[in-house]
Amino acid sequence: MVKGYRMPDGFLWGGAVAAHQLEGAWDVDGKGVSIADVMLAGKNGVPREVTDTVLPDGNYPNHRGIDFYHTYPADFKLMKELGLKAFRTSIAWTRIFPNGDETEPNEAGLAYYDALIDEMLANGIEPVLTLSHFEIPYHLVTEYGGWRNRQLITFFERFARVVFERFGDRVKYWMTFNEINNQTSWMDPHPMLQNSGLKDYDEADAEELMYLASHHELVASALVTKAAHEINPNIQVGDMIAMNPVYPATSKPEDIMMAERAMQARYFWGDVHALGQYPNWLRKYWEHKGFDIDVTPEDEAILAANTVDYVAFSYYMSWTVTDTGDEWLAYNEESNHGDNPFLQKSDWGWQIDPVGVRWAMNWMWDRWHKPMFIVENGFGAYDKLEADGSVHDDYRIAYFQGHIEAMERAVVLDGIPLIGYLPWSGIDIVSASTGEMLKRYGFIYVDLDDMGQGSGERYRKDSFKWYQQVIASNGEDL
Ligand code: P53
Repeated sequence: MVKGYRMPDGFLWGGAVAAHQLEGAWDVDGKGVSIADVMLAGKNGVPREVTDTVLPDGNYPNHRGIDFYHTYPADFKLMKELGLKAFRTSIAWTRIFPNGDETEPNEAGLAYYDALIDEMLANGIEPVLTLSHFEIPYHLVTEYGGWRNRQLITFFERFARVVFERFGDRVKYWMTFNEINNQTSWMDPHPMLQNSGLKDYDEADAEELMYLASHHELVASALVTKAAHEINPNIQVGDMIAMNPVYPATSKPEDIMMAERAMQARYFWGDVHALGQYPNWLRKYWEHKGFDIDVTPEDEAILAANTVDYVAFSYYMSWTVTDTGDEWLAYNEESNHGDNPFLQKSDWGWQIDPVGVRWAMNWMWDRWHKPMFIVENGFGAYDKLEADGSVHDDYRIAYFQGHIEAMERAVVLDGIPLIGYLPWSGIDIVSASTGEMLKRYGFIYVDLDDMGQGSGERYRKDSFKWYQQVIASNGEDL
């Protein structure tokens, strides 16, 4: 056991998931088709294929999830036993507005989340909700072109107002767009669809489209923040950033300059959310590229007036970059990265870097001056269920020990305000990037494989007991 630091009273130890990765019941109670419902299963290193419609024989893992739609009462009992004080999930937009462009919500969807929230509260677990977590109604992609279309701002605001009005009395912490900055990898079609509903575009337009869609999302995020505060001043709205620190590969000044730009490029969404304006370098870069991003003076006023209450972020890994010699420092997330000789990788090639948590928290605090909330951190691994129902995931415990210790140093030694820590994913669920069940993150093992075969039974992994004691000691016993 490692000796950690005690967190402040009221610190929210929890877990985090997203609706489409565990609920299943993809066509139940009036739910519409989301982008996750047209993604076939991929594999480690094999991207997920997207189909134009739902094919009758396709292997769509999100259609099944872990059947949480029906099993949540028993699952929350287990989470209560684990000691969770908070639990993050998302509201599937397609349960509330099946196509996204309706004017009236689907009451069955609202009733489902009413019951889910009440069940959490009954177990002493505080709900934390994401509005848009890779679940855009597919209709908005096929009929409107996704977030490249300004009309989505209206649809999203309508959805947000409905759920704030319905659940705002019981849910304090909300987030707008999950990992909005994943689309820095605009050269990869997966985040383009996942984040922004961008599909069927000319590759040459990808980067500009990404900035255009992001701008519409940023305006939507600001309008929704405003709406939340009007509806219930108790609501706190955060942005949600995928924090992967980008380090220089060497101490060569050109590499350091490149790493600085990589950080600016990955986190300008955070600048707009927290500071209310676009950075100068980006305006210059758009001009240089001839990008027409349609930032109106009205948009600028909305962004400036409605900054976020806190910064939520996920943390899994760090990267390194090398200078390319480009005077504009154009950052290409696919080709500019190298290996870090000081770090090891997971089986999916994710570099394990606990120190990066503390580094990143300091970087964000110095830049944005907002309270933070770690809403994802975890280790995707192959687990083995033993004949006696145990799972010996010491590698996961080791990952968490290092990362929690770094987080605690950032709070206790560096004085950074942190609302809570919600590891991904509490219970095993479908992986977002690969669609696998076998890339497991939970403290609770779910007996299902990539084809949906298995008993669906839940088992406590060794990490379950370990995390239980972390929470019980408020972070002291790691
Ligand atoms: P999976 C890419 C890189 C880092 C985190 O990821 C990412 C992604 C997008 O897939 O996503 C977040 O399941 C995301 C979750 C996701 C989790 O990290 O691909 O917010 O939905 O499940 C872990 O291994």
